[in-house]
Amino acid sequence: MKFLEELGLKAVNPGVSTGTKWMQGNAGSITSWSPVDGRQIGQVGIAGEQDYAQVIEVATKAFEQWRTVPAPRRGEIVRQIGEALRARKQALGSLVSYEMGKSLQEGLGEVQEMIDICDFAVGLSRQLYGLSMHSERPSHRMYEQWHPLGIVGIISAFNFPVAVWSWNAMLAMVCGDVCVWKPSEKTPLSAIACQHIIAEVLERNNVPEGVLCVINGGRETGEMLASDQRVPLVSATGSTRMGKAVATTVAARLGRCLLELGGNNAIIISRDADLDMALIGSLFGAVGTAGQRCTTTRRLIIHESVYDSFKEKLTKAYGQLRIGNPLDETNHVGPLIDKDAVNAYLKAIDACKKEGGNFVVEGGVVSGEGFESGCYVKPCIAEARADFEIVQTETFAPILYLMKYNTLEEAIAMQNNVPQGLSSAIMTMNLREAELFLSAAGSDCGIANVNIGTSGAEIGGAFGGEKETGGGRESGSDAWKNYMRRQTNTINYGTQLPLAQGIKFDL
Ligand code: UN1
Repeated sequence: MKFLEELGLKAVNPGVSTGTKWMQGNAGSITSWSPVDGRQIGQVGIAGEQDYAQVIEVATKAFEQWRTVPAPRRGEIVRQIGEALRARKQALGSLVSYEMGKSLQEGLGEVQEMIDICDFAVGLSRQLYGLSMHSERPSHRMYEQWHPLGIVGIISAFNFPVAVWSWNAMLAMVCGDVCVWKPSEKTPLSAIACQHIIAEVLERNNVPEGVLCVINGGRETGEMLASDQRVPLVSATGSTRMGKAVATTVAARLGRCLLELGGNNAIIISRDADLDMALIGSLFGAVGTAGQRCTTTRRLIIHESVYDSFKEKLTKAYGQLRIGNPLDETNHVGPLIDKDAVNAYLKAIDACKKEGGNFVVEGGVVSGEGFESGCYVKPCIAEARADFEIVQTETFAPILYLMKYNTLEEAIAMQNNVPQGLSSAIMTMNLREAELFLSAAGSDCGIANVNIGTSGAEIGGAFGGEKETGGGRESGSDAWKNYMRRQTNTINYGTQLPLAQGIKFDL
């Protein structure tokens, strides 16, 4: 495969890097299998304790230098990273698609998100604004500034193997931080490929070794970051179970966490919806990335008056979906990431049936020629009830639950009544409904959309959600503040030292 070579990947790859320098990793290796065809793509070394110690040492030194580089100069490096990604978009997008299993369009779209966040971060590098306040004392000035934090640990998930890293790393970089990235053990090669791409830029610009590091490995590697006092911020994307473990460890040392965990996203389809639009939004949201986005549409809450007609439209559309090799652009649905994910999908279908779910589009594993990896499954639809345990659970697979509602208040309560709080949407042409959904009495999610599905957020907004989604906000808006420490400064330029609150302290 041409793109592997173009991205500098070999059969056996070092798994640890401090920027331009590589170490093999002395704790064994990970084998990356493609869910597309079940073939081994390559191996990546795992960082051991010694490797980790060395990376942190180099990163600590790099921070001392990097934090003093003017932010717009740091932005210039990020600009060049964006350019390098543009040049490699096709190759990196193809690798993401092959290693993770998402469609080529989505693989390319993921690289586009990286390019977009680079552009955003470049602009931001001149806009790390603090406020200035009026002091209550004469001849005093008061303001705040934002300083770099230090080492940012980034733990990323397999479903967006490169974009979510870039949301964190590109912002952290303009903020003056240095990053240590622990990619998903299911997609290590995508991370290595990224590191190769950025290494050229780092080298050309003499960026200190240690500004952008990568350490491959499994849970233990993530734990090293979470428990390390020298890592002031750990940004973690993945399951709620993983997030709770990371958050507990980081909290025990009073470090900071930025969590982006599970979603259980619903679209409310009103009787006043444009049903054609609702169909596209629901379809892409439910089966895009084979249901493996944290923003995937998992529930449709449909008004009873349009329930039957919408169900019919949807089942018809599901009948036209083409499942197959995601690198073939004519296919809509690629494989799940691995056999464990297939088992979780099958278990969820069983659980739904046991609770009384009625499958209007049946699921199942696809077999035969072209499906040898055993990871291809049929997107399916079940009529379910909001209180089913399985409906309360995020299953990372293309299973869509349909529910009926009568009043909008009831629909909003159903949409909110799950442990997760990432993304939500309403399809309606009715202004009153839309505004109620967006109001304080509406959706409780971090993302709430009108006449757009739940997935496919732009990088310019803050991305993340409430409750078991973890509360973090990444990417756009003022998410950069996560990566900096705020300092309040008061300066007395007068000849007296008046005390605040009018206190007198005369001798
Ligand atoms: C994720 O699934 O972790 O909004 C990120 C979306 C994408 C990002 C998803 N822009 O669906």
